[in-house]
Amino acid sequence: MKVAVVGATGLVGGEMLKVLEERNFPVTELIPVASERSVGKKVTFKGKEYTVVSFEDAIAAKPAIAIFSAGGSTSLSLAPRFAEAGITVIDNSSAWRMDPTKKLVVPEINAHTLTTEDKIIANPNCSTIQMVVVLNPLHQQYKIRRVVVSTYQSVTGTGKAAVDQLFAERAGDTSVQKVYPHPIDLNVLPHIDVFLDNGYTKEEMKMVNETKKIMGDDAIAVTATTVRIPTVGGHSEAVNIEFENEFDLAEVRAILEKAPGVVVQDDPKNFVYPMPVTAHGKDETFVGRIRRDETQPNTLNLWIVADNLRKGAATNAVQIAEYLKDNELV
Ligand code: A2P
Ligand code: 11C
Repeated sequence: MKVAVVGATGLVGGEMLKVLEERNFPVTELIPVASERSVGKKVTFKGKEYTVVSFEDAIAAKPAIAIFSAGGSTSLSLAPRFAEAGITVIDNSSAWRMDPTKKLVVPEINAHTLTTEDKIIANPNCSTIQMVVVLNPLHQQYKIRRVVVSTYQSVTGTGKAAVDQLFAERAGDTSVQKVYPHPIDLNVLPHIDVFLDNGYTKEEMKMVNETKKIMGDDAIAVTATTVRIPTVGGHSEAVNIEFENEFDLAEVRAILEKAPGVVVQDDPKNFVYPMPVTAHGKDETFVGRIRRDETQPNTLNLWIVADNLRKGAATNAVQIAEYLKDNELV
């Protein structure tokens, strides 16, 4: 299958290439695309060098699938051009996620809704994906009423320039271009993406709105505080979940142990719990610190960690591609 990766020179794009290779997706020809300034550069895939081409050349090559991770404005302008040429777009940006005519897909939850009609498929935000793979099986069993989430997010979520800012600050280099309005090393920023009129950030509202759309239930109340911390391995989340129905803690654990894509790491006596350093480079979502909220009935506390460039972006997009291929939808 011919596959284009739009944004192939970026942080997520690079991870897309790695994940396509590792999961042995049957790529017969890779078509890497980036901005005009990168055309002619090389990227490596399965030990072979490929030349970055323009989006026009990529459309002319007629790939079956184009995986986009080149920012929202690029997706808004280019995804329809690929789709009109009959190419199925899996888009990692926020551009199409809340468009009611587009599906927002986490394969473990709602890939079964995809059809051949879906030419632009949206990949959710990283902090949403890792939360819903854990929430969904619990919602099926106990019906979630309300979620309160606080995140601890990796600088890799911002892109290459942010990783450079963190390590430059650590090395005492003040010449580097700053992508955050404050230092990030030895600091914590309660600020991800832009602030909106309601006082929340766009990242926080993505967690609210995308969760309802993916889980297909507008009644789930979500409130979020999203925070950037000086780490690179993945995003962490403290999640408080109030259910409509009673739960049994052993049963919760058993449900999560069986949940697709979820790994339980919960042995606090032996200091076993999910962390970004151990989730880094992995495709699964890790959950631990599973305990009852003793301050009100039917309420649970969890700690969730995943590599935001993997399950939060590249892995989820490649899993959508796998589903399309396996079900002959492309
Ligand atoms: P380029 O490297 O040429 O700028 P990151 O989020 O890590 O900064 O990566 C963004 C990715 O999106 C890069 O691969 C970047 O290419 C790509 N990109 C940015 N603008 C465009 C565009 N107009 N068309 C195609 N790719 C783009
Ligand atoms: C972050 N979640 O960690 C963001 C990155 O909507 O796809 C991804 C933004 C998005 O900064």
